[in-house]
Amino acid sequence: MKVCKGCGALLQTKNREEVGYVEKLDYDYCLNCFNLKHYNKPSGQIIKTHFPKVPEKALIVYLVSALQLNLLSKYNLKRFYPTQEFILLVNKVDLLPKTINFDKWIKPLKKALALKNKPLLEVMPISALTGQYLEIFLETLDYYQKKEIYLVGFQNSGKSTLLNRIAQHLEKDEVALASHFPGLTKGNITINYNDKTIVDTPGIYEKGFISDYLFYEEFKRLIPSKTIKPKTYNLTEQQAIIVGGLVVVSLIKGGPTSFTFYLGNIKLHRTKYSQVYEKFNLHKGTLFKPIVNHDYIKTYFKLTTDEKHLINLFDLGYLVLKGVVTLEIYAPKDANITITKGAYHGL
Ligand SMILES: Nc1nc2c(ncn2[C@@H]2O[C@H](COP(=O)(O)OP(=O)(O)OP(=O)(O)O)[C@@H](O)[C@H]2O)c(=O)[nH]1
Ligand SMILES: [Mg+2]
Repeated sequence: MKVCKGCGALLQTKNREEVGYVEKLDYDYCLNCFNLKHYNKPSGQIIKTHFPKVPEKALIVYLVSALQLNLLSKYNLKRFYPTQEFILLVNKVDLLPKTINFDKWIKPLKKALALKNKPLLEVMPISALTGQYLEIFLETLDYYQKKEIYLVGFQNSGKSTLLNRIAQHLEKDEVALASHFPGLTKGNITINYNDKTIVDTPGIYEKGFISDYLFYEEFKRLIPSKTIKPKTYNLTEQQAIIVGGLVVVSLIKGGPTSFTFYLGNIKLHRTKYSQVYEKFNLHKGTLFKPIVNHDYIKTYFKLTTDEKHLINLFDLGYLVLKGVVTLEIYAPKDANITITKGAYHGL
């Protein structure tokens, strides 16, 4: 039995369409990983995986991307792992503005989660990509003295990148492939660290991310690749912002207020609400892109307190605003667009 060096899938020579396919069993990488590694062309369907099985004695390190934090309130980890202790790692913090004070940001998060998930040991920021806060994370693992550590989290949360980063810290070669293509890891990938084993697992599928609506070539360009530079618009009642060819956010009542977008490479366009849909439909695909070929729906959010609110836009970033306002959001059906009261300190 041999597994792929990129995704951990069991290698097989029988079915080209199934995971782990190789022409010959002496190859190290399955066909999908080979194409990704050499041509940056991931292939195959996005696999709809669920929470992976973890041995009872193991410590769970639950990774959540800083751009997908709304998932924390959606899933109670205790439901899936009733007896398990875990550490929450908020990954990709290199993308967040430097104005964020992690102490102030993490404390309320820990408090809120501790109520729901009893054996929550720590909440820690990390950047698996740059290695920021890696050492303190590894010291924390040593402190808890667990022999088995499982990296668990949603697809694209950065588990394989973290495993590679730990391997690099130990002066070992890369152990897994990582990519914006969700669901890349197909089987467990294990490394030894001091007297422990650290296991990377296949990511959990969550609907409504941008990869459900666009092809890889299109959505990979939208994902922020460096620290996000916020863009602020002061809007008055009956004004709207068109976000790429993806979403329209309109301030239909209340204001004036400021909309601050934390997004990567996506063009924003301000216009009057009275003409926004005419404009959007006329120019989508040219001025406004990329576009999504999917049913769209309008959702209304009535904010009744003058507090900061944060709106997740797929897994691409955030819109932060404040004020007693009514918003209309025009977006693809089932998109991961949620609103949360309060914003991370510094946003
Ligand atoms: N900016 C930034 N990008 C990151 C970080 N960690 C991971 N990424 C990127 O996020 C994408 C997904 O990373 P992976 O490590 O493949 O994620 P995963 O959790 O293993 O994904 P699955 O195997 O699909 O479950 C890759 O393009 C990584 O380069 C980080 O700390 N900062
Ligand atoms: Mg992975």
